[in-house]
Amino acid sequence: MSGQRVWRCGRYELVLDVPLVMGIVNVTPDSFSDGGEHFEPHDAVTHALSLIDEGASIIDVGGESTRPGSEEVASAEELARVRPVVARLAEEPIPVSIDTRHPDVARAALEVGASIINDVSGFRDPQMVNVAAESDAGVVVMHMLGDPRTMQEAPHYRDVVAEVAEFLVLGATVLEAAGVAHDRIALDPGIGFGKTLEHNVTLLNALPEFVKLGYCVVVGASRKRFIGALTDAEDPRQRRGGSVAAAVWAAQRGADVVRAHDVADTVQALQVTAALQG
Ligand code: PMM
Repeated sequence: MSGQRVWRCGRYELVLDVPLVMGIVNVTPDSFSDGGEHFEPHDAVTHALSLIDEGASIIDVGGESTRPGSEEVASAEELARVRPVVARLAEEPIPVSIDTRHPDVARAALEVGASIINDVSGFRDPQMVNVAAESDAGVVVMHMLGDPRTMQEAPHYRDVVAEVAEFLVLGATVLEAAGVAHDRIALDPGIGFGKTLEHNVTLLNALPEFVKLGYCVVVGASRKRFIGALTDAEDPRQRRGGSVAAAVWAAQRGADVVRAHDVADTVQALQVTAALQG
């Protein structure tokens, strides 16, 4: 059909006419939201398969915690965590995304079947741009201020929406200049990555500004600290209601893909919202 918006990710063409849910599988001992729950490859795969059953359209596999204050993990360790999981999930009929800042990890994940590179450092590393350009994978360019070790130390912006948008457009421009087609690129404002509560709220309100940039838009608010700050839910696992609300809010303001831990609840909430809109 002509005129349909799509996000091209390797052998997949995701049609963006309804919001899609990207299910999160962190193969880490220490992610802030679900650390250690799925650290063994077998457990991670079992969890991912249940997220697919619940209606996830994409599975995002990460092997390095990027929670505030975390140290970088060596690529070899990260790869050992994610490779078996990506390889197994690539047999399923939905795209697998590799959540990494490391070009060698991204390359190896693509080799075993990943279809999307989700780079929380926003393709600042030219080697990461090369990996994307040499593949046909989809890419997520996410905004982060600095790096996870220091990003929450008094983040400051003159105009958070303008600066985040400028960073994302620059990243997309560099990728396109290297040969990555426009419809392979998704942009993500990076909720919680070097942002105060006010910054996060401002960005979630300004999503239509990001939609106007003309790329697929991804939003990850699930279980994040700002939800705890708004609700006093200290334990990330207690932030389901807030996470679903944020996902619906984001989708209502034009997000094409929402990244979520609680996939069944998120899919159901989006279905009902869509039905009510007619
Ligand atoms: N958040 C986290 C990790 N990866 N990727 C994208 N594209 N967007 C996000 O908001 C994002 C991400 C951190 O959250 P987690 O520890 O729950 O995975």
